[in-house]
Amino acid sequence: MIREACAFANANIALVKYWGKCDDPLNLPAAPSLSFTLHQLGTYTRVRFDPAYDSNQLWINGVLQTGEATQRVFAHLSRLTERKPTDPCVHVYTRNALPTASGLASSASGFAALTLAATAAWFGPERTKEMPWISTQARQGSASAARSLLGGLVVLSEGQPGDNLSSRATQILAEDQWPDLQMVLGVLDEGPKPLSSTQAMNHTRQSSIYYDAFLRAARTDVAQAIDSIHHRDLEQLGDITECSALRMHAALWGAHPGIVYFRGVTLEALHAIRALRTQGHPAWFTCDAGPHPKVLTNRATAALVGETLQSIPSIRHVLFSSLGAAARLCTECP
Ligand code: 2P0
Repeated sequence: MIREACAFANANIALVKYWGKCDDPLNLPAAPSLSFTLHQLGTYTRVRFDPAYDSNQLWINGVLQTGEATQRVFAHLSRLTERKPTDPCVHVYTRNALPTASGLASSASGFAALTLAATAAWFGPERTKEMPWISTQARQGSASAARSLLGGLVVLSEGQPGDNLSSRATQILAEDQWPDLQMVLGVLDEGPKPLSSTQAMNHTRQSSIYYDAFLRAARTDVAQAIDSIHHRDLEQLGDITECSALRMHAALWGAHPGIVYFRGVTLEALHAIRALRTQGHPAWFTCDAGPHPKVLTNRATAALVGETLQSIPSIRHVLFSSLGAAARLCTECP
């Protein structure tokens, strides 16, 4: 029997960053995180189990993949479906609905769409509504993927070693509840990162003199960020966002050898955003495991932030996003 389904998931940007695991086999985060689900910037994935296939295949943006990415995807599918060796092979077709080389093709939207599509194909669409099962499955693929299953502002709680259900993704605010909130993304011309997030996290945990301080701060930051969200307090949320990003990067710099994702242009963007703030414009910098600057702001300021980022040489283009919706099944993938 052929089993097939398609899904779309938006990418997300952490306002309070996740960095580090407390249980590697279960992929449990060592600290809580809080994210902004992007709007119509994400990944489409089609999964097809077919008795006619004689091998598993992964296609990303029309290119057949080999190597580590492929193994990670098929390991995820084997865990999720608990397939037997006699079960049919699978083909996965994934397409990023993001500008090429945007630095946003993160594993979050990829593993969220993959989890949703594979679950619907293998077990039927009803199973995709089963929380916390599906959230736990996505999180085991990639922790940030559990956040991308949900829309709006989302918290992923800290895990407890050995307890697979301990880390839960929860929506703090639906996407239509804060329409003024905006994210502006500066996109650099930059190839794939040399070190995966997982490798960099483990290296930070093992060798950074600032890692424990980062974890402690994340717990307080998430609690305060939730409070800011409930009060629609952009100033406080922005302040926590910028601090959390710099603390994460400080923990990375404090590893041995230090990991530096920033480029000169990343720092230029940080200073340009701070200069906007001194002029009274509400805008706060954040940055993930790459050099691309991202800015939390409001609707009235987003165009100015975009012009500011665009005026920095090496920023190739700028994307704008309000809060986006939860991952969903699709009738077909474009
Ligand atoms: C985050 N990042 O909270 C942080 C900030 C990147 C920088 O989550 O090992 O791909 O697959 O669980 O989720 C990227 O790490 O890592 C990430 P795994 P993931 O968004």
